[in-house]
Amino acid sequence: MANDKDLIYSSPQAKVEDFRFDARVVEVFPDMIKRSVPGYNTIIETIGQLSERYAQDNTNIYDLGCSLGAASLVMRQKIKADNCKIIAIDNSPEMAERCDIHVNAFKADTPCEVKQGDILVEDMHNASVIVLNFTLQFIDPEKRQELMDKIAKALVPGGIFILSEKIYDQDVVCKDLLNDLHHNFKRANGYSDLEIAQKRTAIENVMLPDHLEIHLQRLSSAGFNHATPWFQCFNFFSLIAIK
Ligand code: GEK
Repeated sequence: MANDKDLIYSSPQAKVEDFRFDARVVEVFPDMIKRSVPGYNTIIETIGQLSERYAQDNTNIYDLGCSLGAASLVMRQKIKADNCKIIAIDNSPEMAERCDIHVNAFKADTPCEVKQGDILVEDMHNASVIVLNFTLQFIDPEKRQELMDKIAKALVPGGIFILSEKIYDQDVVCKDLLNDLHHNFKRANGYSDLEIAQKRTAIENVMLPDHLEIHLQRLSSAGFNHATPWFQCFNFFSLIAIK
């Protein structure tokens, strides 16, 4: 079970390499995401609630960039619709392998297939729920609209898309304040200034956030008529879009 404390950036590194979702990250991932993402548990619980409400009989449920499958697990526990299948996809082999063990350790009526693959190329169809929980920020910005179009097309009428991301505010004063509040959150969760600074260096070329309006514009271009943020804490938000 991956449940170690995240100490990856706790000692000074001569050169901070770009962040990768490798075996070292897999071991500490649950601790890392809970101590770094404000509202993570609330978002996971709400994904469970929304999947219970929106999953339709005989459809697929997608968890895109599933990591260790926290969203898939809660959806397996909550979905009551008949003959649904969860498909959890991650392009990191280490994540996908551990996710399969994690999610399928739990017995439930809804099966979960874990695939190692790129969400930009994997097939998606007949979906009533699609989750993209903090994954879009790692996708090439040039390909993000294409992915929103693919998601909108894969959903059946009445299906729901849940998108969570780190965002930045377009107003520089607000942007700096939200960044500071997030750093305080990480400090309060035991990360040192050195850890925060080294992680920032590791992630800055890999994770590229957008501002809220861009997300809403992409969803509108993809054909979603109903979309709204339902959660925000500092510079982290989650949004729902219904087809
Ligand atoms: C959670 N959703 O705990 N195809 C598939 N997977 C990808 C791709 C891609 N092109 N790019 C990145 N990933 C999870 C948390 S983490 C967010 C998601 C974070 C995967 C990557 O390997 C990683 O596992 C995940 O997206 C992002 O609810 O760590 O901030």
